Amino acid sequence: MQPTRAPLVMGIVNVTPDSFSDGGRFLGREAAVGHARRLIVDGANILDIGGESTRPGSEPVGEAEELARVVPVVEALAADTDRPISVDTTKPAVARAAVAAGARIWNDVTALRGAPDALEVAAELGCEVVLMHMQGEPRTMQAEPHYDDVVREVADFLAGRADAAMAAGVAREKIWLDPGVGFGKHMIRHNLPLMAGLDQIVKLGFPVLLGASRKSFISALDPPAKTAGERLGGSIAAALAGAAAGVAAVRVHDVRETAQALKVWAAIAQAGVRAS
Ligand code: 8Y4
Repeated sequence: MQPTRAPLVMGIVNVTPDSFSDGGRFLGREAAVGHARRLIVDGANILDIGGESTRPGSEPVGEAEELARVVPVVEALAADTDRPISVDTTKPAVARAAVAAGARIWNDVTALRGAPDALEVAAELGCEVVLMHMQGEPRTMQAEPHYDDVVREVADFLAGRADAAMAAGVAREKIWLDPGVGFGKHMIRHNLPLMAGLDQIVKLGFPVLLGASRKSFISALDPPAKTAGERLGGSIAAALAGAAAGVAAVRVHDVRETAQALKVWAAIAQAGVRAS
């Protein structure tokens, strides 16, 4: 049977030092907390807090700086919401501090390959973990991505990382998988077949998270949409394709609009079941 339940909506919260007048990082922190509160009102079921940019070509952020950005935001949000908080980090020390501050999910774009002790720390923390596929590393991953069969290779990689996590002591029930749209994938040749084959990843038996929001493959299909802010329609289309494939959650910037689209999609899907 086709899926009829709407995926959960994970709202993206970036904590960046976007102000030069706040030597103590106060403004970047307050902006992130304010944005997260807005996303809760807009219907986010999960908040994903990140202090390191993982965009193609971006430079890494030091551990002390990332801790200083992320932990106070997790702390402030944990005090005013019961919605699960996820921390987007590749560093075990940041995941550890965020979990201590109230985060329940470690969203790791390296699938726990970013540090030698990542698997061990994930098991010790006992939090949920998102294992995402990436070919290469953020700085260079878009240079020359190659696959013979992108869906097969991503599914095999994710199954292997889930096995590695379970062997290290992470409970099966804590594991999420994510195909990593845009991470070492050709805009069209890889991202589109991967989204078309999402059901193959859902079939592995773990909840799947899909992150396609505002990503640049949308501009490849609609060249006038040059900036990230012009990609709402494409982002919603990808979220609905994910819903139809049975993903458990979508990671998005535009929470209000996505939640509305998913509600309408689920109501239609449900009506189809009753009618048949
Ligand atoms: C405009 C806005 C253009 C954002 C590109 C982007 C994923 C993720 C990212 C994902 C999981 C991003 C941290 C990239 N993407 N985590 N993180 N899955 N689990 N780029 O797809 O949003 S950051």
